[in-house]
Amino acid sequence: MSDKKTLFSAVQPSGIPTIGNYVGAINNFVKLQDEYNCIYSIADLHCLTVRQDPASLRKATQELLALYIACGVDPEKCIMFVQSHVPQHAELTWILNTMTYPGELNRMTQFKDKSRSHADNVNMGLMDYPVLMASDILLYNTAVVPVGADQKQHIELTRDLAIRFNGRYSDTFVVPEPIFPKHGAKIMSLADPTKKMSKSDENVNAFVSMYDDTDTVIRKFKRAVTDSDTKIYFDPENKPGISNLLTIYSVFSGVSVEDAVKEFEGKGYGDFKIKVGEAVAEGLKPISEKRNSLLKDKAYLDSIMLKGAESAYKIARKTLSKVYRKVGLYSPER
Ligand code: AQP
Repeated sequence: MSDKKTLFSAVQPSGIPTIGNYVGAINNFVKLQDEYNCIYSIADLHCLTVRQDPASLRKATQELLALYIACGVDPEKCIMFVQSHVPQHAELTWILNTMTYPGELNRMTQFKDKSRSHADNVNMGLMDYPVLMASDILLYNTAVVPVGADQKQHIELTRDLAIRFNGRYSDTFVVPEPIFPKHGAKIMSLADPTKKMSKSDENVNAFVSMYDDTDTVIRKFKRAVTDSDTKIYFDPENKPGISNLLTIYSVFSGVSVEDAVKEFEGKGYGDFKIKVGEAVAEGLKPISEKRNSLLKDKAYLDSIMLKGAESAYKIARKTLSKVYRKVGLYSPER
């Protein structure tokens, strides 16, 4: 690894990623890969905090790796690995659990939201999700973490835990900073623009998945909930639906939100929604084609995963040994 700072981020293979995951995270993974030593994980252990179909989880794990590469993450420049392939993530979680207080976890917005949407399965893992995430980040001496705005609270806890550990046992962890995308840090649901777009939303019209075909994408945008006004301008508070569509259009077409507002001045909502759908469909098409071709070469994907796990393991093992030594766990001489 070079002298560049380390960047770490992850996405859960908890379903088909949405354009929210793309705009909030994966698109930034690609943009930042030359500036940092990048480590991108597929957070399969995190997925288990809600019930998963085992076969679908295995499939989604492979597909997510193919998607990272199809979006432009370069396996020659970045480490890409599956979280469960590096045991130190779970091990560091245990240590950090012993210095995390229940009050810090049960006030987390994501825990409260997911406890409501998965009321029949509010398990310890769901509550402990942020500590596993802190371990993911802290194992790699991570300086920066590109994430969507929904992860802000979790990064704050990560920083608190790093500072707490360093204070108690001397400097060990780098205290990481989040990086949020300039636009689209929180892409909203197409069915309810006051809610975050999520891949596990029960309403399939609420999200656009990265694998949706052109017709589906355009149909979903045509149905997007907006407001009863007729003017197109950016005002997330009073016009969340239209502002969300402007943000999405800006990211996929490459024009600024201001220019997009000018472009659609005097146009009706109907035309605008179709144009947004077309821009997104056009952006997704080459990604889909690349992903489909990568998925035909399982041996190649497995080789990237194995190589990534080996590289990640080397760094994680070093950090964990340091942590074990600092907290007083005895290690016999060989
Ligand atoms: N709507 C969004 N807008 C911007 N960024 C988003 N992210 C997620 N949704 C949006 C960012 O994507 C990264 C990976 O997220 P994740 O899959 O690890 O978990 P999540 O945040 O819980 O995403 P979902 O889609 O809502 O998944 P489910 O439905 O499984 O819980 C993160 O950086 C996140 O900020």
